[in-house]
Amino acid sequence: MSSQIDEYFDAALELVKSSGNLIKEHVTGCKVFELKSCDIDFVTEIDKKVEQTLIGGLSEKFPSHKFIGEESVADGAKCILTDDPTWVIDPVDGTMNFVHGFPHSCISLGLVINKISVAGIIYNPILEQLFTAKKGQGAFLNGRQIHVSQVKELRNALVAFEAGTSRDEEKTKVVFENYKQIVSKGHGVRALGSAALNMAMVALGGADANFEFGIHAWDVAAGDIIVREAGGVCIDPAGGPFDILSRRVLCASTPELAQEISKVLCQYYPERE
Ligand code: LIP
Repeated sequence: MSSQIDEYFDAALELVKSSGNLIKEHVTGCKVFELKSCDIDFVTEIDKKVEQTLIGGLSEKFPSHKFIGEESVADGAKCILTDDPTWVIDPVDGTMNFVHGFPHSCISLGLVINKISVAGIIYNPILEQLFTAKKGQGAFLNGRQIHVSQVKELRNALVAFEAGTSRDEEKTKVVFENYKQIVSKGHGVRALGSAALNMAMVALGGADANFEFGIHAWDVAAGDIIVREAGGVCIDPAGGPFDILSRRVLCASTPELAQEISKVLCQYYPERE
């Protein structure tokens, strides 16, 4: 299986790197965009072009593979995950950043087999940050192996989380409550505006944990394997096992930190994918 994953990964990496050039052309911000679910949920032509390039290239090489892409789902495709090799794609994660020219946007591409992520690529072409991982082979940033921090307690932890692109009142109340919890109990809060890059910061050991409610499978499929291959854990924010279709994620450097955070969080349960 691992030599097959190597073959799949190598093909995907070439396509991600070349698609990254489409993002690089708008380094000062892509000012033409459409609205999706609300007035702070954007999509640009580049999001669509990157996704089409990745799906086109991968389906040509691996015709039996399945795809879950953010913009294909937005256009009506079903978000169905089987045991088949499935590429789970966010073509531009951090689209709001991309529109503003805030240089933290990335292509997030996860390969999921038997409903578990086995390979992941998170590529920020603007800052030339390439996070990669394959099952059992470690996690890397630009080819250098990376590892999570060893922080075990919230009082010593830097925690990344996002408000998200939702104006939902109940969700906003939960976000503010959790902000208070983390600020009063931890070292601080960081938010890059990209779920995938927040998870990559945990894998890098720069942040010690990341959680978010309302994200999608395409935001976390790559980050899940990259964090785990960097020695971290990925669980449900209430403390149970991670469920890629639940639209909830909590990843951390250590199981102890993950469990402590799960106990202080105010929970929010979005509708599943
Ligand atoms: C974004 C996520 C981010 C979340 C935003 C948005 P997008 O993905 O990466 O963590 O807070 O609401 O979903 O829409 O830029 O691909």
